[in-house]
Amino acid sequence: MTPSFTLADLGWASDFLRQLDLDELSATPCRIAAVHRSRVEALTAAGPLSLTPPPGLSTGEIAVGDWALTDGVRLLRLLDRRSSLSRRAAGTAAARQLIAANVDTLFVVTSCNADFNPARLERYLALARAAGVEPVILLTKPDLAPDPEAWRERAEAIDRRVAVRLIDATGPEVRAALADWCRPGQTVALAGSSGVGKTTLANALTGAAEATAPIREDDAKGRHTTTGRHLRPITGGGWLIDTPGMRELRLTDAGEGIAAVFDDIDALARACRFADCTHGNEPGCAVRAALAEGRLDPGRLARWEKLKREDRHNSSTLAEAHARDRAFGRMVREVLRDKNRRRSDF
Ligand SMILES: Nc1nc2c(ncn2[C@@H]2O[C@H](COP(=O)(O)OP(=O)(O)OP(=O)(O)O)[C@@H](O)[C@H]2O)c(=O)[nH]1
Ligand SMILES: [Mg+2]
Ligand SMILES: [Zn+2]
Repeated sequence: MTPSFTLADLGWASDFLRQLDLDELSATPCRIAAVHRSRVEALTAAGPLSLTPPPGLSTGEIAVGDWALTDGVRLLRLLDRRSSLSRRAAGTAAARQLIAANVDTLFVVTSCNADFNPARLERYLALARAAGVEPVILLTKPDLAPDPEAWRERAEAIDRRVAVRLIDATGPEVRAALADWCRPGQTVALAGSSGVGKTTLANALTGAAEATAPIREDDAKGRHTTTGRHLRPITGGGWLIDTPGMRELRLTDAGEGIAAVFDDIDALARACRFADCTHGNEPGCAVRAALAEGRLDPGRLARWEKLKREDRHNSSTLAEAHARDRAFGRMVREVLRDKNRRRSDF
């Protein structure tokens, strides 16, 4: 049985509708539920579809959670995203890898044990902020910790604006505890290191039956290449984008996100005498003054500097890769022009 969803259930909203031209009003809006090598699975108000992307659009540019228009066979075009989660692709290529689109909430999952790591949490919060997604910290395994409230306090101290929930992922209260973020039309994703309980939470939210993906690729070659990311309905409303393998999270162009998470240090840095202060030996450095007066935790400053360095490095290698791509494109066009010229010389 295929459950049916209204557009509103699927997360359709006026800011997507507004993007449609008059002649597109007859096209069918669809939400991408899975991305394969050559096809995508999409959900419409009339049920699921398997679609081919239009020429010029590779499936690598489509993310689970994207909104698109379809004629029922082809994906016609992607609509602008409200938010998109991406990371620097693994390996040496400095390409950006899309993880998910139109996510409302990122559940940043860690446990009440040695997995808890402020630097990693800050990194996830910066990533969420840069993506335009609201982060929520979930602390699992409170049932195994002698003093779970102490962990909650440590998590709340990282960023007072971020909601923190202690949650036994193996218990019966998961959906109730997360109901605020799991209403019809809302989309959540889970991030966190291995073993913190992401799969356990996902199963509790979606019901164990959904452990087998509801939509499967069926392409002619019988090849099943999936990214392992799916849009899964949450029991009682909302959507979960399953994102395994977010362990090696690196930031790309997340400068704004970092500034939001470390807004205390950012404000200090703006008060330095020199706009390009490196907070080294310059006179009038507000950051070093705060450090000397004990108003700034040196560990937090070190983590801020490390994240900034990482972001600068990733962003610059990405810019270099784009420049290489452009240079290559130019070369190809010149070769083609040359060929055409010689042909017309005959
Ligand atoms: N007691 C207790 N056990 C938990 C809790 N959350 C997760 N576990 C257990 O921790 C183990 C790992 O949980 P998973 O859900 O597989 O962790 P994961 O985050 O999906 O890990 P990866 O898939 O490797 O990234 C399982 O045995 C869970 O039953 C919790 O809140 N309390
Ligand atoms: Mg898992
Ligand atoms: Zn300074």
